[in-house]
Amino acid sequence: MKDFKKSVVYQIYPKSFNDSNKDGFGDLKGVTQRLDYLKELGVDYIWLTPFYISPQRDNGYDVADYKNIDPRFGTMEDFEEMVREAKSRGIDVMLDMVFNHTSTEHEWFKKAMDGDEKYKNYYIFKKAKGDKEPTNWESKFGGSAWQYVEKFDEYYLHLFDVTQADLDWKNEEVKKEVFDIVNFWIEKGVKGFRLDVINLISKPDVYEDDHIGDGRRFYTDGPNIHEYLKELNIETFGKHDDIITVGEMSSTTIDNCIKYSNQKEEELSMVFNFHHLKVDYENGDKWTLMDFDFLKLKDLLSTWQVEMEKGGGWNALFWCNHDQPRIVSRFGDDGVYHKESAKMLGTTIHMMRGTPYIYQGEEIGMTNPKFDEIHKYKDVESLNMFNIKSEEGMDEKYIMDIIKSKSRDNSRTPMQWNDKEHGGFTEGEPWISVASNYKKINVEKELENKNSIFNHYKKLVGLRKEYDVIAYGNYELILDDHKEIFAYMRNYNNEKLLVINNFYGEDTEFSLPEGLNLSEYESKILISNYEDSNEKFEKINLRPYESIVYYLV
Ligand code: TEU
Repeated sequence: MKDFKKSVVYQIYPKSFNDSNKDGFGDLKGVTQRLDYLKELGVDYIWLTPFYISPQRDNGYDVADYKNIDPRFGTMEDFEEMVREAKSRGIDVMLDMVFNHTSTEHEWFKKAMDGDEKYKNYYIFKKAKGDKEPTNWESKFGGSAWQYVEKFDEYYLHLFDVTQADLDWKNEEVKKEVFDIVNFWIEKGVKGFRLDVINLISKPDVYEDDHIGDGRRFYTDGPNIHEYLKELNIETFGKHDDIITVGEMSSTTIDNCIKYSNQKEEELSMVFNFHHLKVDYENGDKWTLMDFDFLKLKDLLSTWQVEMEKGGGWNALFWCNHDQPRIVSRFGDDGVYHKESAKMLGTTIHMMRGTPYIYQGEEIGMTNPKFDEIHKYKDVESLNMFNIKSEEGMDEKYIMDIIKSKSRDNSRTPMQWNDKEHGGFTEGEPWISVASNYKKINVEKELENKNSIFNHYKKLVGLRKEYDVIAYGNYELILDDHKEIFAYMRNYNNEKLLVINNFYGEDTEFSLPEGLNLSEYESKILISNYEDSNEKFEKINLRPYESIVYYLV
């Protein structure tokens, strides 16, 4: 059985991964065709974002039928073939489950709109408060979180798009439906689940206005959340001993995440949190332009490392996903030091305590596409923001600069397989343009070069399996106030790792902090991003984005 603490997960955004039938839209057969590539990388699981029937208003996170595959992605046979083929290569499949909300095209919602009380109770309908919405909560995609339905003279809650209606987890029937869906996929051989915004499912008993925020404090890590997760566990994946789960936790706290992922609590295997990816948000607002705050980044990642370990929790480690800009464009350098910084960032996160996730294209250093025109962006969030900011009178060029750096489409452009048209993603017209650098940055090139970013990632994946200290060691930040270097130690029995990363494009000096005496240890370099890194670590000059991992025993 796989040990999730030694495993690495690869995230696939099927729509942009590989198109097998020339319709410009990636599909499941396309994934199957690329499994050898993933085997070469050495990953243990692939997590696929939703490919169920959906109007695709939010690229599949608006599910209209949880048990059927959207024909654009293929058929159930394609899915079963993919699971089989993956398994034969030692790779298991994880699915993405969206249970905070359904699409308004889901038959439950349609029945609710027809006035069927049973299904109306699946959702959260409320009366107006005076002549206003039931509360002043905001949708995460902009505007009010309530949509008026004239026929009922009521509003329904949607924390995301207006076509994503929130489910009412207080309703036992809803829970039963959810359990049934999870069990359906377990029977198909699925070995893991990523649970979308799962910490938002427990809504408060009383709905009230938020005078100091957008409403999130009332439903984030809500009142019954742990109870719901325990039930979900008991009724579904908890019945099996080889299924892993990761909860996507929006604006969560460490204390809650410890509970979610401490195995004794029997909730989930691990959790994603996003605090370290908000260090380039001015005043907490994503739609701003700001250099990332390096000291804050170190502090946040380190606090989560240490506190989660203390409480017996487990982190999912990641820089990238389908909602985040490309990391090399964000905290690295997608120009001169592209290769060095991409490798350095990979090392920083993969040597930490937790289960690393690689998002498609990260392993070849894919960048933000920097499209100049709004019509090249497809994401509902970016388009809503463009309209909202334009209406507020913000300069259009400035809005585009923000979108270029923050849009979720930064990570949704087609996977760059080779230097052929559309990067080899499709022989048709892609649903979103490929980044213009595909001739320089692509899988084919990366596989040919032994010093490529791909081969660096491949090595990182392998090291986790080989060295217990990487999987199980504790974490200790050193040089915490150093303004360029992110360095930490990992300790496990008598083994140690010393991980040193220069986060900037200039030389800087590393010297071991006073009081840390490692002279009695034998050391060797496990991985680095320059071919001739210094074998000694006491006091060294680090080159731009230089990253070295020493193994001490
Ligand atoms: O995302 C949850 C979420 O709150 C953020 O990712 C948010 O969408 C983003 O940071 C806003 O800037 C999950 C999915 O990953 C995302 O793709 C879906 O749109 C969302 O849930 C709704 O299902």
